[in-house]
Amino acid sequence: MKIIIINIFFLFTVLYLSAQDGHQLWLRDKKAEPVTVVCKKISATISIAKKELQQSWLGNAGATVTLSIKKDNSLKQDGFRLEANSVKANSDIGILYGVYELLRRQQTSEPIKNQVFNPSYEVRILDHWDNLDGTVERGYAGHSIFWRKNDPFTVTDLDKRLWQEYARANASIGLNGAAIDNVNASPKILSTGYLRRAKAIADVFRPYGVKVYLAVNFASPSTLGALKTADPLDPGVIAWWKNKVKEIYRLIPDFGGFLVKASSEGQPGPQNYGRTHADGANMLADALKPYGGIVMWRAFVYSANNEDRAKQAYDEFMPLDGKFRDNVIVQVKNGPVDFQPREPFSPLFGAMKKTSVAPELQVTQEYLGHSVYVVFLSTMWEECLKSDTYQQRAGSTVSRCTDGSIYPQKHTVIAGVSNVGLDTNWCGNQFAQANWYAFGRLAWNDTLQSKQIADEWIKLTFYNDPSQKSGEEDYANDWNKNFLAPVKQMMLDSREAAVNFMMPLGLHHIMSANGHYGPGPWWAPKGWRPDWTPPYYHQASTNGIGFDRTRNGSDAVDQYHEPLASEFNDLSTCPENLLLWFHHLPWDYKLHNGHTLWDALCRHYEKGVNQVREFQKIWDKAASFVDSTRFIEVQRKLREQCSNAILWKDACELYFEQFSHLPVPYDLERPIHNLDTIIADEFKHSND
Ligand code: GCW
Repeated sequence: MKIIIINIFFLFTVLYLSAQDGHQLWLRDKKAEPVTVVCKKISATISIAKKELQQSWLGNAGATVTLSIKKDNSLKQDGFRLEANSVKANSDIGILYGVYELLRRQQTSEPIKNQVFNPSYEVRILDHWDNLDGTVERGYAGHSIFWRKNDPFTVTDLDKRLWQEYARANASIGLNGAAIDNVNASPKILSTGYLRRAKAIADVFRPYGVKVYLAVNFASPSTLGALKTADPLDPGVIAWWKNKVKEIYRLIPDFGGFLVKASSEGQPGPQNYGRTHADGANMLADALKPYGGIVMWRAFVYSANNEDRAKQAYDEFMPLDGKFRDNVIVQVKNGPVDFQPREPFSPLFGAMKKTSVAPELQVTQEYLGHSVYVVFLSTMWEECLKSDTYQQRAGSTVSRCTDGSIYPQKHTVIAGVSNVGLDTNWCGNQFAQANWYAFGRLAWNDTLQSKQIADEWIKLTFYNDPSQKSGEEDYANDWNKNFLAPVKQMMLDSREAAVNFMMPLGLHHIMSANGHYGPGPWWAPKGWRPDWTPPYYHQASTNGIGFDRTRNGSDAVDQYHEPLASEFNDLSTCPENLLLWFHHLPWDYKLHNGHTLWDALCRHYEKGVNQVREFQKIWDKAASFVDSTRFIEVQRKLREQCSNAILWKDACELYFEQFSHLPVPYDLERPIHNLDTIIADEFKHSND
């Protein structure tokens, strides 16, 4: 009898476990207890809140939950007050956020006491680099969920279902905006067919509090419209944008605004007409102002002049501080170059004191192994958000400089470049979902710690209720010890592991030109822009390696506020993990631990590889806790990551060895690839 019960239990567990494919993200179906929900207000958002409670209630069976909308001055627009059996908010969407928080706490066994929750940023937005033909720039999870090449304007039930699932996922973590097309924007996005499709998307998003934003091409008045110019000071151009904005708001009354990549990487911008970024942004801001719309104007600008690329955004935008309208937000990537595995924070944070500045983070893993690597980006973002800029004395962290705590910004925004696509699991890798989740959680609360975020995500995504009441406690203990703890540690170590095997000690931008995936420190075709080639960044030669950004070099250090400028400038105080970002050093330079630079580099590479091997073991040991589909998917990804980590290690060791003229230290493992083969292979792919 006992055996039969155990077998039934086993069968049930296997069936339950095997039903998962990751599509439900952190919102998996639950065996809910009955609950009564009381709310005087009726609206689409409130209906969702009620349904979510009924579907997922894990509190006392038969409890009554009250949802009430009442003016409460301690609450911001989207904030809420939570108690075990009630949610209070100033708005319907506040209620929905409160409900998700309540349910998350029940599921993760966090306490629920009378507490107020307010978001750190007003606009918490995902930027989708989705092209209108359905491809996704730097997307590694299939085609766009918004656009497709064939039959582009028919809105199917399947489309609507996906958009609804996507909006629900965003709302559940507090995200309230989506820019639904690529910043390398096609002017066609502003034509009637695409605007109608954007309206259909906005209609599905609305009850979940997610607003639609559009990335626009600055030259649209001349490329889509029939004007001769797109000069932002031209009256015809101003009128064109005003009319366009009017047309958009007729279709989408709660339209959020524009996102603009201008005068950057070949995109048109105000500088084509001899105007400044402020002239361009303000013209659009004026058109949007009557409707409450905003302009997110990106500061990702650099040109092929002789100036250090890392300095250019600061040099171009600082003189414009105070010149932007209050509904313009300057959107700045976390680091001064481009989403590298490790960069110092951009010096623009905190320095622009009279302008709303938004951090832009990259959720899609362009430079961090695409959807192959397990890399939990939360630790990287936390590192940036918690960096002290010293702009208004100690404690002026990047987050406080951008979330309104220090400067009176009219609008506060945080943006994440999305990793979502049509793949069943949305993100290509089950663990990449954690980055979507973490971005939302940090956008809501920029003081959260990555270890808490990882803890929540693992519990929500992987914990399986044992299907029998007896043994529940044993199972939970076992799960905590043998699944939660090691997997959490893997996630928390994963970004540093990637830095170790790819670009340790402050190295950056040495990836292959072929899709930014594997190594490519050698890549420098004749005639190519130097700032698009790795040697520009690593500067390796027989006398050493690293980019000299000290006062003797490009002086990028002086874009930072003291004491940071001097700290970065001085070798004895420069953080070791940014050493080669700021300094060019000889191969035999001695680090604090006594290792030479060459030795240390090789040791980092090997450490990174070994960390990934450790992740493989952690995951393999976790097999009994995970359904087979998700288990196998991750196992395969980790195998691929490990082999790519070895490739990175070998390629960097063998390539830099040509300059250091030193052997890989003999206590370390030997390369298993040949440099010429790696290069030939990479060359083959770059010609694909
Ligand atoms: O990181 C680089 C990417 C480009 C991207 C650009 C940007 C959308 O390689 O693909 O273009 O940044 O942020 O605009």
